[in-house]
Amino acid sequence: MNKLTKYLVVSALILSVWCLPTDAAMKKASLECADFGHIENEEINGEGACAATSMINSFVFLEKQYSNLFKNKLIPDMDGDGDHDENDKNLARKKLHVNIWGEDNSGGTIDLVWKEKVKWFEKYECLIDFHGMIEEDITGWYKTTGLTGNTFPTLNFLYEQIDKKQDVEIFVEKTAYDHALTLVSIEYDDVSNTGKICYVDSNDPVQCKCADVNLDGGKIKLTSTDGNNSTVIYGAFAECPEPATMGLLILGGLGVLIRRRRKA
Ligand SMILES: [Ca+2]
Ligand SMILES: [Ca+2]
Repeated sequence: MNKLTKYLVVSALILSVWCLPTDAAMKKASLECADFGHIENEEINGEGACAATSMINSFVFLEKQYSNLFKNKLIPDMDGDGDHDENDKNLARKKLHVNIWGEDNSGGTIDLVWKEKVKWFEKYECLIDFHGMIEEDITGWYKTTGLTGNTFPTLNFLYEQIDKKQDVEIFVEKTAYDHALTLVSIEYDDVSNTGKICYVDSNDPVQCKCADVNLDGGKIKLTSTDGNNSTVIYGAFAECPEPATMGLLILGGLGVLIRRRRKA
């Protein structure tokens, strides 16, 4: 075979592998449960702090996943004793909770959950890609680029965020946004729209829990044997560093490597 024939044969092989029919119906994305925070929900000023707790449990994951950007930053040394331990997570959670609820406990609405989460990242000099879907009118909400209102989160949305290694908080039961969970994994059949999600539930956070999911009138319904039985997902908020930031990080890393090589 001459070079051109070889090239064509190899290209054809690559293309044929590329185009092989796969089990397109199954979508699966998962993160490591152990990489997330596992602090427990508690009452702060008489209000449950599940929203703030679910975020702090996400921030533990982000600090680990994007350590160049966030290590010891999303949850800083809150008590100033020089280490980063559970007490710092609890204090960061309390601060976030009070930001959401206000000193007089008058807040706690879902738009404030979104706002305070976005604001938590604003002190860091990196671009964050915020995403969300929520069954709420988001008119007047804080910085809504990437947030879609008046819609229930879709299975594909949850899948895409986890696949991109974003953290995702999901909100279940609309009455008062009864509970927030930290999503860890999702697998579902995109033809039957049934599958399974796993998450950290701050009410019982030691192990990750899982629930079956299916679509019920366009809403994701959870069915599990724990306290989240038969609830509907009304909202999902996610974020991760923007690709531009990641590109800069990679370039920065290369720069360091080149400098090191030159010194050697
Ligand atoms: Ca500390
Ligand atoms: Ca300490």
